[in-house]
Amino acid sequence: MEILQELTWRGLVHQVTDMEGLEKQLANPTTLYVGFDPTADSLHIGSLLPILTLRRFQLAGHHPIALVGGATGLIGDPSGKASERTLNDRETVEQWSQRIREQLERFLDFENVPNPAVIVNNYDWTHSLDVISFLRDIGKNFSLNYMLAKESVETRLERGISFTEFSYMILQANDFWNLFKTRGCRLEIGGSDQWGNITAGLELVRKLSGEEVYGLTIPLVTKADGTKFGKTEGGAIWLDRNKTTPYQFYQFWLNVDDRDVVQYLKYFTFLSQDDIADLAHKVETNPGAREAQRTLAREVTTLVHGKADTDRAEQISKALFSGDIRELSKDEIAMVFRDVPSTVLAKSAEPLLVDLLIQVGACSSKRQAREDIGNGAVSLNGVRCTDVEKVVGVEDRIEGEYVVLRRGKKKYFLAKFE
Ligand code: 485
Repeated sequence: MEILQELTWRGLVHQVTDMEGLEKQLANPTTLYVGFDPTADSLHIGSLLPILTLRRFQLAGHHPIALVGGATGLIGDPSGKASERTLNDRETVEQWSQRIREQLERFLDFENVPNPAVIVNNYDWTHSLDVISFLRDIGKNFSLNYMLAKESVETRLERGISFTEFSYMILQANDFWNLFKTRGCRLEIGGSDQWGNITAGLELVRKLSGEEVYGLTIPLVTKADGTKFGKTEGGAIWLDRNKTTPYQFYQFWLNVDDRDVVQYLKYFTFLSQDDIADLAHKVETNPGAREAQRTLAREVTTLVHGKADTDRAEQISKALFSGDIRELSKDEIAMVFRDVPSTVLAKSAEPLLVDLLIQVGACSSKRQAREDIGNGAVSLNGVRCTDVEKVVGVEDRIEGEYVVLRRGKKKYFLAKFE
């Protein structure tokens, strides 16, 4: 399938500057780029869609460039931001740039393909740009009227915008110009919030070279329940395993709503049209089995964390679901219950279950604890316990250290004996 057809089928095309022109351009191998600013020490799943789209272009034979915004990250993109950003110091931005470069490397092919990917950092050509050249050679091509009319600026006029952030679009435009000159880049892609910056670049290239280049934006990922995609109670879902464990990452996708799962399979996996149609049918006929969600979780976690971690995340999920908590290792318990309230007790403690439930904060009184146990609402290491006299002894600890308590269907508590 042609790349634009495929992207359209997947719902990945939001806006294109010149559809007919781009179709002709993409009939031949084309160099394209997408930029990421180092505004944190890791990318999050909001960036996943543009990265995977870049990969789709590479698989279709085009030449991908991933740009790390080592310079623009020092300035701050006003696009989609209601207020001025605080500046991060240079050393921090440099460290973050390195991390982000490493993450981007996982998604593209650099060897053994006719169209290897390239990763660039705009710091390399921006830090040496002197202010006189910047204003004369680049700035002269932008009218104030044009810049003020950009949505990113226009929406900020009332609240205020610094000259720094106001100038951001010129730096991004200069990147496109630079990549056009040095690498023959003819297409910039990005999220829908990047439309203004992308079109600024395209116009700069047109003015300075007289040649046509293109822009394409990807839609914002939405959720059927109207809440923001990629955010959970625990915060953002990161690509860095130390910030979001592979298990948490897997769980995020496993919990996707039936109304969203088919679209996300199109967005975030490389499964074929037939495979996705098959899964869509299963959502209709047997939603309880959640096969679409399990496939989505497996595919995306494998892309980001690899097969071994995905297998592990799957096993842990199964163990928790079926109550086989004792099968988990100490490290897995610590990882799975990372966000669960945990209480440290003395190694020698052998409390009554009734008292332990109060200590970990599961119950507010002995009376309530007894009631809950009696009602069968309490489980110890995944197994229901209805004995109100139960003593939680050494033999109840997993690897001598942990006891996992659950009250009701989903409320977990961890007791750690050390
Ligand atoms: O030449 C460029 C320099 C910087 C950028 C792009 C081209 C980064 C861009 N201004 C930006 O801020 N992007 C966001 C980021 O880095 O977090 C997000 C966008 C999102 C999508 C994603 O980057 O908000 O829509 O484009 C890749």
